[in-house]
Amino acid sequence: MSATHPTHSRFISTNDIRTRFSRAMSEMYRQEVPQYGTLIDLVADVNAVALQADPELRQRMARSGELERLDVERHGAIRVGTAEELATLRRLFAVMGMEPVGYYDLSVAGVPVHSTAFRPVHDDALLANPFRVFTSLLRLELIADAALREQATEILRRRRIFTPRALELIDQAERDGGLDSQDADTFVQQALGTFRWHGDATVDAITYDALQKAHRLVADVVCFKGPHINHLTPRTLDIDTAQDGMPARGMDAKDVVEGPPRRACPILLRQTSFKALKEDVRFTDADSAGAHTARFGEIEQRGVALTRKGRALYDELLAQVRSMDNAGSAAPDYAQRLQQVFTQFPDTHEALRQQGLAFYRYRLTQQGLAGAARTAGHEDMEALIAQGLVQAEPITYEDFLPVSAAGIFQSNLGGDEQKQYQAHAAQQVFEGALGARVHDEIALYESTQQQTQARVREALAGAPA
Ligand code: OOG
Ligand code: NI
Repeated sequence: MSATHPTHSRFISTNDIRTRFSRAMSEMYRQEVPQYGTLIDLVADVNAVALQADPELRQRMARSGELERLDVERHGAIRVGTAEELATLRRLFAVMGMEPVGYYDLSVAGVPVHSTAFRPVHDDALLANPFRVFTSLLRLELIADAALREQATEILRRRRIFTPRALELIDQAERDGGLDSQDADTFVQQALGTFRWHGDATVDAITYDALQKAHRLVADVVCFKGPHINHLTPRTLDIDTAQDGMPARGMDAKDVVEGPPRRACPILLRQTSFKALKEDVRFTDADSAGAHTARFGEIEQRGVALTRKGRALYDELLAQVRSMDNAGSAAPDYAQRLQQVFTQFPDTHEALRQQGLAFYRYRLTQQGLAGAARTAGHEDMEALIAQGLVQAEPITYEDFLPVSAAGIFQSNLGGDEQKQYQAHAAQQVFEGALGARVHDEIALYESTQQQTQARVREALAGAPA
């Protein structure tokens, strides 16, 4: 920022604002959901053991800068009801250097929302703090009952989820190009208010029940004052051990880990969660109280980002496992079948790279730096790697997976009902509501990989003969 606005050095960086915000959010959630604190402790213990047991992993994470970010790394999730809410969230997250990345259609999986993830997109910003918020927009058009749909629309039209001061500070940041430290603190406090849990519903018990029957998610979005943060997820380096450790610490873990199976070279994202908490709710009719399940805990393990080709193979293999005997991920032998089918996915970094399945960051080794002159003009990365002159590090997947997300939604909404909706991805409608295009996540990884390759080539070309 200081490079482009040299006269505005009073502003703090968007990275700092994001870090203050994610820290404040984590503190708030720890108080609202005490089990979240227990989960953070569990993950810290598991990560410490994993790093100790695998010095190579530790070294690689230290080299890439990810070791330092590990303890602060979180993602959260929220759900909103209107285009205006979504568009304002986009502006709010932009103040913290977070941009919409990816489009996820969850209607296919029986959840009436479509989503994006707000996150930093530049390498240095990701390393500073990769805080992400998975953000879903309710698709009211998927409520079949016209009268109920009308009523939900009207309730949402009346609510205001942002404080006036937060809106002023967003305007100010857009106008001036940033916020100073004091305004940033005020902004963080005001923004936090939007994501707080409110036990007071905005509707009476009958309305809540009707919306709940349409879909539990509809009630969760429509009946409250704001889009309460529904989980905050730390990153673990060994999700199976963390999952096994959950019951002993009083967490009711979901049965299967979503995503790819355990592998020597982790790919994409594996996730598991513990069930939503039942929370007391007061409805607007004076003496009626009830319970609502909204918030839960989740952990995730991140692996290398896949190219379009790699992602197509992942999707194909996952579909194979899930279509077997129609049993889906509920079948008792799901984990074994997953493991079995995924033997078709190469599991060494050499193979992943050489077959163009995953993304890597390239750099000269010490030997490469010393011997640059000898190899000038050499273009083939694999040959340079074979000679020990270049090193390739996996690029971490920073995004989400729609099938996994649907599984997380389903397991935490409570109730067993399965709704069916017509599959219709509507990215343009979503972007219309958002007021911006979403980044193509694969294009982002691709350009990171290309930049690192270009730097290696430049270093070789520029070396004195
Ligand atoms: C979001 C569920 C998706 C993930 O990690 O895939 C998600 C929600 O329940 O609102 O957070
Ligand atoms: Ni999540």
